[in-house]
Order: sequence, then C-alpha cells, then structure tokens
Amino acid sequence: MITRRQALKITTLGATACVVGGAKIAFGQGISGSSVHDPNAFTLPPLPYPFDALEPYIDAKTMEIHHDKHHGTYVTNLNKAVAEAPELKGKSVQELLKDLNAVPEKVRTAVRNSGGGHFNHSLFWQMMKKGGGGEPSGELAKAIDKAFGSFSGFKEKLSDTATKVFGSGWGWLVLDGKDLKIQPTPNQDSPISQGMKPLLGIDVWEHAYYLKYQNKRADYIKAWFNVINWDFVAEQHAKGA
Ligand code: MN3
Repeated sequence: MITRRQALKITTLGATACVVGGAKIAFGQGISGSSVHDPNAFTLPPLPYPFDALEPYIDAKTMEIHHDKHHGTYVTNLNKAVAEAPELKGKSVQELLKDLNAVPEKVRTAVRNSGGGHFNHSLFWQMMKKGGGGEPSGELAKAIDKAFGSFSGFKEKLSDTATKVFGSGWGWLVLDGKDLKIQPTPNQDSPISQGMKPLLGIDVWEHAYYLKYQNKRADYIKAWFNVINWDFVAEQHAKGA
C-alpha cells in the first residue's frame, strides 16, 4: 500500500523529471502515463532503507535531508544541464562522467558537479546498510590485505584520507585496473572520470554529518565504518574494473 507521503514524493519526482522535456505540467500529474514525461530524464533513486536505518551512527534527519534535498537537487540540476545540450540525451550518467571532454563546454561544469553528485550518491546509499560494518571476506578481503597489509591498515588509510579532504569531497576505495587504491576526490568529482571504478566511498561534505557530529568529522568517519555494506562492495569488486 502506498502512503500519502510516498505518493506525494513520487508525484514530485515525476514533475521534476517532466520539466526537462520543456513542457509544464500541473502538480499532481503522475510519473507515468503522461505524454509530456521525458523517459530519458534522470530520477532520484529511492533510499534502499528507511531514513532511521543507520541510527545511531547516522541520524534519520541527516539521511532525509541528504537524500531528498541534496541528492534530489543534483538530479534536478543534471536534468537542467542535459536539457541545454540535447546531444547528451539518452546518455547514462556513467557515460557522461567517463568522458567529460565530450560534454559541451557550456554545461561541462554542471554535468561534472551534478552528474558526479547523482552518481556518487546513488552508490553511497547502497554502500551502507542497517547492521553493516565488520570486515569483508573472500576475494575482497584477500585483495585488501594484499594492497594495504591488513584490514586495519586499510581502515587507517581510508580514515586518514577522508579526514584530510580539505573542504568538501569524498574518500574512496577504488579499483584502478587490477589494483586497489585509496584516494580522495574534491567536490563531487567521481573516480570514474579518472578511469577508476569506485568500490566504496565516504561522503565528507559537512551535509553528511554536521547535524549529529558538527565539526567532528573524524567521529563521523569512525562511526560510518559500522554501516558499511561489505556485500555490495564485494559485488562491485567481483565485477572488476
Ligand atoms: Mn552528499
């Protein structure tokens, strides 16, 4: 059964997406069955768990604002950018980010920022889960031991990298060819724009933690290790670069 709140949310998303086609539709028109709806428009994926699923490590209010408002705005602005460059229509966000030089200069920065924001956050929600944390197993565990000496070596290096991001950005575990690496990106830059495959990433923009942790980014990073969805990370690793 669909709640009124969910219905409103779906309607809002539908309306946001449909504006891209250049047509104005009345609020209340649904996401499907509308002749003016643009099937190529990017849409905000639903959070794969309730807002409070990651409590007490990440609070429900932060998750709600982060997903609905921040990620929602990246999607809206990506759609606006693509609407200004019709030759980009039908391309996936991965295709856009993998070759930013092929994106017309007038919308390149917007696609880099909002496309990166959409792609990074779409992964980020899946990289976490209720009852997550612990350590990986199998092939991923072996690869982490090989690259960083041990799981604790990996944890220390990713924590250190994420802590030291100046301003807004991300700390990542990536696959670069066959090698596992840890690296930061500024703003919403995504490792796929550098030819790397992101396996795990931590968002260290203040919007990701400020309500609960204020200026204590290191405390947020420490807590975040308790919600990592290692099954998802292992799946991404198994698929290869
Ligand atoms: Mn964010």
